[in-house]
Amino acid sequence: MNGAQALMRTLVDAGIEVCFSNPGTSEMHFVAALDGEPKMRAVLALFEGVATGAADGYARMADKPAAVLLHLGVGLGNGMANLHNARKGKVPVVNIVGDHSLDHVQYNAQLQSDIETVARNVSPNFVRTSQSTAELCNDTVDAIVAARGLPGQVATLILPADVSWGKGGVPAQVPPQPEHHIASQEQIDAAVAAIKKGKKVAMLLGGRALREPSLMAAAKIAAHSGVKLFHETFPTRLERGVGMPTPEKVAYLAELVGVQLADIDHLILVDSKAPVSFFAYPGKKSYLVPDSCQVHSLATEEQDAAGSLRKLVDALGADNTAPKLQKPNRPSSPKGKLTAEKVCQAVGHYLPENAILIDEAITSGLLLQSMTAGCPRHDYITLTGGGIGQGLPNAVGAAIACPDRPVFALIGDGTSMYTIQSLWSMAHEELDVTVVIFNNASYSVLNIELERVGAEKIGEKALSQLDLNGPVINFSQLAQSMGVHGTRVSTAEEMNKALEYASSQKGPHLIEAIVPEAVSGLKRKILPWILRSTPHLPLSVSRALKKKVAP
Ligand SMILES: Cc1ncc(C[n+]2csc(CCOP(=O)(O)OP(=O)(O)O)c2C)c(N)n1
Ligand SMILES: [Mg+2]
Repeated sequence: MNGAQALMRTLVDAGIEVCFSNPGTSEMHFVAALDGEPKMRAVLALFEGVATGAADGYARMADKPAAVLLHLGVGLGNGMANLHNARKGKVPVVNIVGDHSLDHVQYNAQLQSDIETVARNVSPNFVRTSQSTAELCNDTVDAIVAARGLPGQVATLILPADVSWGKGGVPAQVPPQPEHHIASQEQIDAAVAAIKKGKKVAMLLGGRALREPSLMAAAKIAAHSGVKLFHETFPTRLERGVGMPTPEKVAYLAELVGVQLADIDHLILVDSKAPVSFFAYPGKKSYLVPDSCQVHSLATEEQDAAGSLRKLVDALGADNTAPKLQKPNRPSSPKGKLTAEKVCQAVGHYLPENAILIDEAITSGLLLQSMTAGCPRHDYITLTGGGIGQGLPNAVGAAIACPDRPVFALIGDGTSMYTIQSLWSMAHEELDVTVVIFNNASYSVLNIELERVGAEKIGEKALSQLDLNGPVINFSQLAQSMGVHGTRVSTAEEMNKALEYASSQKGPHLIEAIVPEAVSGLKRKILPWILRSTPHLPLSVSRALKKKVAP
C-alpha cells in the first residue's frame, strides 16, 4: 500500500465514512485512494468553507467525525471560519491538509506556506505534519483520538505529497474510546449545597448537556428543587420540541442577560461557560454574571455531562420527580404581507416530525425559537463561533449524516453568500434540505450594532457598507443555476404554499423570502435606549421588556 491507501483504510476502520473535499495536485494520491475504499463516501465542495462546515454539521448529527481534505495553506485558510465554528462548538473534525513533498519545501514554490501556523488557531491541541509513510497511520490514529475526545476537537493532520505516495503504508487501529469522567464527589457536594442553601439557583446547560439524557436529568432537578434551567446562547445541537424539557436561552444581547441573571445567587455550569458579552461595548461589562452570584461547575467540557447530572439527580433524590416537558403547540399559518416573523411562524406551523432545524437567520430569526418551541421533536443547530457562513454547509453535512430526516436551514441573505456554493453540493448529492433565505437586502444586524456601539455620526458611506441593495440578489435564480429548485415568495400565502411543496417533495429546495428588516426604523432607534435602561428599572418591568425584545 502507499501512504494514502493505508491512511484511507485507517480512517474507515475507525468508522470515518465521509470525506468532504476540495483537492489539488498535492492531494491526488489521496483522491486516487478513494476508489479503493468503497466504505468512504467522497463529497466534493466547491469552496473549502463548505467542506469544513459540512464536516461540522455531519459530526454534530452523526456523533462522530468526518474527514476533510484541503489543499495546502491556501485551502486551509479558505476553510478557516467554519473550522473555528466547529472548534467553538466542541465538534470533532479530522482535518487533513495536503502539502508539498518534504524535499520540495526548500524551494519555496508558489503554494508553499506555513500551514502549521495557520492550523494552530483552530487545532490548538493537535497539529502534526506527518514525516514518513511508515509513520503516517500512527499519526492518523493520534489525530482521530484527539478529535473525538471530550471535548471534541479539530485535529489537523498535514500530509506531505511524498508521504502520501510513498510505499510501505501500514494501516493502524484506533483504540476504543476511554470512559469519560463524571463529576467528582466535591463537585456534587458543592452543587447540592448551592441548591439547598440558595434562594434562587440556576443551571446553565451547554455542549453535550443539550442532548436528551442530560436535559431529562436536569429537568428532574429543576422540578424537584426549583432550579431554573438556561441553555447557552448558541447550542451546537439542542434537542427540543414536544416531550422535551424547555430550558430558557441565555439572551444574545448582554443587557438582557443581566435581566435574566439579576436575582440568581448560584449558577451551576454544565459543559458550559459563565456568560460573557458577545462583543465589548464602551462602558459596558464583558462578564455578565452579577457580583452577587456564585458560580459552580458540575461538569467541565472534559467531563461526561449526562453522567454527572444523573449523579446529582441521585444525590438530591430527584429520580422519581416528573420533569416539566413541552406540550404540542404550533402557531397558525400566517396570512398577508410577508415579514420575517411570519416566515418563522410558517416554519413553526409546518416543521415536520424529526426535522433538523439550522438557524443562521440572524435578525430574521429572532422569533424562530419561540415559534417552533411546541413543534414535534427536532434538533436545533446554531452558529457556535460567530463566523457567518456556517448554516448552509452544516445543512449539507447534517443531511448526509441523517438521510432519513428532513433538514431545514434558515439563513440570512448576507450570511448565505459566504458559502452559497453549498447549494451545488446539495443538488449534486441529492440531499433532502429545504433552505429558506431571508432576503432583506441588508446586513441588518450591523445596522443595530452601529446604533449600539455608540458611533458618533453615522453617514452615507458607513451605511453603504451594510446595504445589499443595488443589485438585490436573486436567490431563486442562483439556486436554479446550481441545480436546486428555487422559488421566490413575498406573501405569507406563497410562503405557506412553498413550505407545503417542500415538505411533500424530496429536496433540495430553496425558498427566497422577500422580507423587510425585522428591526428597523423607530424600533432600531429606541432599542439601545431600552437596553441601557434595563439595569435601572424594577426587575418585573425589565423582564417584561426582555420578553418583548427577545422572547
Ligand atoms: C466571517 C464573518 N464575517 C463577517 C461577520 C460580521 N457579520 C455578522 S452578521 C453579518 C451580516 C449578516 O447579514 P444577514 O445574513 O443578511 O442577516 P441580517 O443581519 O440581515 O438579519 C456580518 C457581515 C461575521 N460575523 N463573520
Ligand atoms: Mg440580511
